[in-house]
Amino acid sequence: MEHTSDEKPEIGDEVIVELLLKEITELVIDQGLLSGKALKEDRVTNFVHPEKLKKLVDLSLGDSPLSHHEIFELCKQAVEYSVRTNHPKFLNQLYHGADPVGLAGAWLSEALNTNLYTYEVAPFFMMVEHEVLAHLRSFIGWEDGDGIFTPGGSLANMYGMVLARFNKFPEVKTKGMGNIGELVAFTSQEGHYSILKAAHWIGLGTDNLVMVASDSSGRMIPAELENKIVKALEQKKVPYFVNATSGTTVLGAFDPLEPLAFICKKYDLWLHVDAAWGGGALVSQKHRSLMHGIEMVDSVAWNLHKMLGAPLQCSAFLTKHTNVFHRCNSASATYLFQTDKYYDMRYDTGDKSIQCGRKVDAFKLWLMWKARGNRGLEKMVDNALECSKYFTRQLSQRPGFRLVIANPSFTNVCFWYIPPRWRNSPETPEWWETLSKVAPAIKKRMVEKGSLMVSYQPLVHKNMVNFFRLALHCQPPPTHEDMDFVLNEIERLGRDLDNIH
Ligand code: ABU
Repeated sequence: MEHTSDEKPEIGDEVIVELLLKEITELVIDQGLLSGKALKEDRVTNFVHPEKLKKLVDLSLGDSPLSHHEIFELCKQAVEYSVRTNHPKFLNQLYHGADPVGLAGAWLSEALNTNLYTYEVAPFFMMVEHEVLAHLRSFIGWEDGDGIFTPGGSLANMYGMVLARFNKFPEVKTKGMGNIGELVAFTSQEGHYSILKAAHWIGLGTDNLVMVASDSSGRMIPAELENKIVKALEQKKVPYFVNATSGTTVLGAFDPLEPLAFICKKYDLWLHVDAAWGGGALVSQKHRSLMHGIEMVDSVAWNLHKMLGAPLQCSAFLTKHTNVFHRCNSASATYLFQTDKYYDMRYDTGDKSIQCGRKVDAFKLWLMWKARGNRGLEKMVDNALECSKYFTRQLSQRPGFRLVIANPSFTNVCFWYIPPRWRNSPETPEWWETLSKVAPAIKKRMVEKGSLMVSYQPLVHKNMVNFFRLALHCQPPPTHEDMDFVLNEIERLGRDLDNIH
């Protein structure tokens, strides 16, 4: 795409840049990209295969600058070929549309291009981060503590594993792991894969992450955890860390925190909770009991970009310990964290982070929390939970739909769709093998039509073949009408799959 001389001035022109920014803002509004503003007739996705997309869009980068018009056309193409995550029928992942007030905050902090390492360069945002972390901790029940915003829940979980190790073996920071024995961490079979990756990254080795069995609803079984800890001790290994999950990725299960905390206390292990998904329950008086015992744990990962709908990414790592976090991670770079500064250096949060440069993620959350208040967010969480209960009830009454778990704890509703011919047949291994092909076939159809996106997966350790997982969120607020649509659409897309093999 070469520009022509009559299309000058170029994009470098200040006025043109301002125009482009205004046009992009209008594009976002006119195209219904704000959460709650998707048009009914909009497709969730306009899926094209990668090779075709390469032909439709000029992705190449070259010597010549493009004109303003050409740049804007590319922005329109970005919208055209992106998934409309703000669409009420995008129910595919644990994140969803971005809270529009949060989006405004994200835009502003992007424009300010602030790097969150010292108070000196980020005075306002440092104070905001400090306040937001304290507010999040108050929902856990901690009056005091520490924490940081991280680029995603995987990193927040890794912070937990590293802090736990430092707490028990501070000498690891300087001497390495050579003299402390073989460390072992524990998580449930349903735990997020980031714990496995972290076991590799922090030098435990993936064999030293022990998977603990879960019950039929996906909750870690405390007695199984204790058995595994005892076994590791018998093998002369060094148990040090347990990851519990509040809101498992697929089944939405909440591990029983109180009994797990007692076990961890007995064996002197750090209890971390991956509440990346389920943390949203904490803002609801009605549903926070799902995390009963949360105040007893050592650290928590909470992704505010999931249930609550803050723009991606917005993840917090929180701990009740006040004096280990900075000591654990600090490197005291003298060009940033001078010790003879002219202000209160406790706000130079950057040295607690594993990153150097760090985006401002707290501000967008702070702004939306200001705009909605605790009460507004609570209402949204309650609505998402209520809609998932409605969906579960409707599904249970429909022929051809079967729940994976009879009473889902959270907004994950997992289910199979069984095409008419297979409904009254004996459920032999072949029957299940056939059923495993139904969800992928329906998924392909829904994406090609662009009407709906719901994810599917098998759960191999539970011997379950491919099933759908619906996940509801705060943004945009789901409705009963949306829920009816999902069931009707899956039926429409799947009822002629009788002959699938
Ligand atoms: N971090 C888990 C995300 C998986 C999902 O969105 O389905």
